[in-house]
Amino acid sequence: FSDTDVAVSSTLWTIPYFLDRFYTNRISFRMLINQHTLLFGNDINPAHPKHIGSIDPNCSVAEVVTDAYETAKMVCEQYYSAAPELKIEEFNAKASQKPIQAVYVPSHLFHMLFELFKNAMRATNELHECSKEGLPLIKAKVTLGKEDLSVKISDRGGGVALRKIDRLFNYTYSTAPTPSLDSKRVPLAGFGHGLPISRLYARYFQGDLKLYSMEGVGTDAVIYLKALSSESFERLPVFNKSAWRHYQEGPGADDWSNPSKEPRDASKYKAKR
Ligand code: W6P
Repeated sequence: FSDTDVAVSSTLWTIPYFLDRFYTNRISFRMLINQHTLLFGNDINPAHPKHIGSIDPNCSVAEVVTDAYETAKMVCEQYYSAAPELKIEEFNAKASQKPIQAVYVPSHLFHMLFELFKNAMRATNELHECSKEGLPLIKAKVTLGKEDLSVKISDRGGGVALRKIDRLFNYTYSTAPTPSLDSKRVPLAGFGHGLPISRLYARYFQGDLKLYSMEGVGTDAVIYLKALSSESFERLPVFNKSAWRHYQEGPGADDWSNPSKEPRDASKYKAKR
């Protein structure tokens, strides 16, 4: 593009807008390449003979939850002396005695859950490291309704103030120290792209990822998936006039009064971490 034609806006809004669309494209392309190589390759995956490429038509959500928890626990135990226990509950509102399954890409679900467990474990350890009662457990609840299949991960890690919740989905914000790249150990937390990318994975098949926190207590993170595979079609960015305008002008100024994001005397409220 010639810079006489368009002055691409480089406001703070352009970066997350671009990265959301860029990473969604990446998720989509990798899925397509994976499906192609798995489906047109001659041998079936001996570990998962029933999978269709990377899709598991009978993906047991609770199994992926356990798997992601165990993996996060191993990483957590390298950094802290302990990891909180897990309690899984299932509630099938459609068919109460049946285990909850979805047509889904287990690797995507694993990615999201692993991220949420690492966050929950870090918060739990940071708050309770010195306490004698041990770590409060992490609860997972898998539910199935007519429309949504939801997975809630609840921690008692002290929560995050509402004012600071949006920051957790910010690409340029990480609460963790910048990990060293030459370290042999897998970092527990990295550059702060984990949560926004996890949310893109959830949204990619028409779901979502939300955080509900109560400051001083703990955080509930919920992954919403579509219960019906017919509803979980790909969500992709399009490049239309609206997208073009976004790059040129940004989303515009705030149109509500008192746009200050910080309390008037921010220093009084600054948290220790
Ligand atoms: C926290 C912050 C967070 C983010 C994502 C998932 C769980 C948690 N817990 O304290």
